[in-house]
Amino acid sequence: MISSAINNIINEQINKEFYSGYLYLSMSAHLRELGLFGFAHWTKMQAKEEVEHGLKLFDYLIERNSFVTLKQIKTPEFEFNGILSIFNHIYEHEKSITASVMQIAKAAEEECDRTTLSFIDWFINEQIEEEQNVKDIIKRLELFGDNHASLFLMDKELGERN
Ligand code: OFO
Repeated sequence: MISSAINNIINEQINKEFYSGYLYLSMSAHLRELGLFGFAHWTKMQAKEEVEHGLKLFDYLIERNSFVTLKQIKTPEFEFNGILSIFNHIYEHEKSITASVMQIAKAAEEECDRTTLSFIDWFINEQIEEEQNVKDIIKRLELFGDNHASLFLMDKELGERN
């Protein structure tokens, strides 16, 4: 069994992962309304991944005979000022999730909880990958600006994510 401090922080993380899923899903609905079907698909796939992350943490608590406390998921909020603003918001959000995962690692380190430390490693690597993927999209969106042809091609490419 893990300590109650680690138990609590992981319960918080479950909520953050499901919130992330909500956030991506609401963005997906919005992007679909705008006709950006590929971007809508990409964010919907990301929402599914976030739910998987939440479940991974959920399963970890169960395996460690610890307590799962599901908290209320807040309403996702983001402002739409063009596609670039959405991805900037995603980038900031993912950075906050990375910081939160690092906090779990720090707490586990302080308690010499080696099992949680090795479990949370997967999330750290996942966050590095997610931040990089989003940054790459931002770079290209900044480069393309208002060029609709480039945006169309990018939309098509992101629609192929599986
Ligand atoms: Fe769960 O990786 Fe993003 O938030």
